[in-house]
Amino acid sequence: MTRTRIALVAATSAVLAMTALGTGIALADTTSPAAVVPFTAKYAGKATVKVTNNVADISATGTGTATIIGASTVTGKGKGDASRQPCVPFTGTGAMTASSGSTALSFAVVPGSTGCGDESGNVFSIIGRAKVTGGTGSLAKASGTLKITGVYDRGAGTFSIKFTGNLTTAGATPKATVLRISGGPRNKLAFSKKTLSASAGRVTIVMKNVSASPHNIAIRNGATAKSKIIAKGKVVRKGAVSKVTVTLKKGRYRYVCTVRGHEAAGMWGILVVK
Ligand SMILES: [Cu+2]
Repeated sequence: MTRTRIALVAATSAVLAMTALGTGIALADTTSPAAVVPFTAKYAGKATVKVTNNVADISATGTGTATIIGASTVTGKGKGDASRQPCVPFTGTGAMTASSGSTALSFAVVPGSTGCGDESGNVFSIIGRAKVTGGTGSLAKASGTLKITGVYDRGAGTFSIKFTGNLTTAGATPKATVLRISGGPRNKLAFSKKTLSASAGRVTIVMKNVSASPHNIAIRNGATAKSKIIAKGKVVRKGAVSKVTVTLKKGRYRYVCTVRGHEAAGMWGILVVK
């Protein structure tokens, strides 16, 4: 009976560990360039542990919140060795998934993780580590190992778990939308397109000068000629390219040539960011 209880605890721990890992991934998601971010995730839910021949099959599902991931669900499955007491070693895999579904983090419980029962074998303290094994969304390239701490109450069938540590978020940067236009077609003071559209985020406008006059590409922080210039490419001669990259929210932005008099003469357009 004691062994069974231990196995159950182990299973719960594994689930908890999985949850923690998921949280870590979420953190990575938020950050664009590779960065080390402190991560914390807390979940509580239901766990079941079935022991057969000293092998504890653990299954757990909980809800909570995690850094970067936000409101999320943790799920985990694992196995524990119920023959070991009072601390049952367990392993398993799990995932933290944002309620929105946009971000998920998967993890594997690192060997050495255990669930230790109290004297009555009803309440188990979970201590272990969870290694991040993958993710989606902004956490697609998250990595790291998180500390797992938690409690599994066998009688109630409930658990609470916490994942803490640092996650390395690597290159989950969304690609910039690249928009290509030409400047000065037929030697007019205009761009080849009067309007452009892009999704919110990083946007690059590449402008090839096809006229005899020098031109560049720049973006104003708004749709009017009075809006402030927020990015400006170099002024180039015929055949060369001028470009700007900016991160934009939804809205309307005016792209212009900043060579004196060109915008006023018609060398501008509107970039609609949705
Ligand atoms: Cu110009």
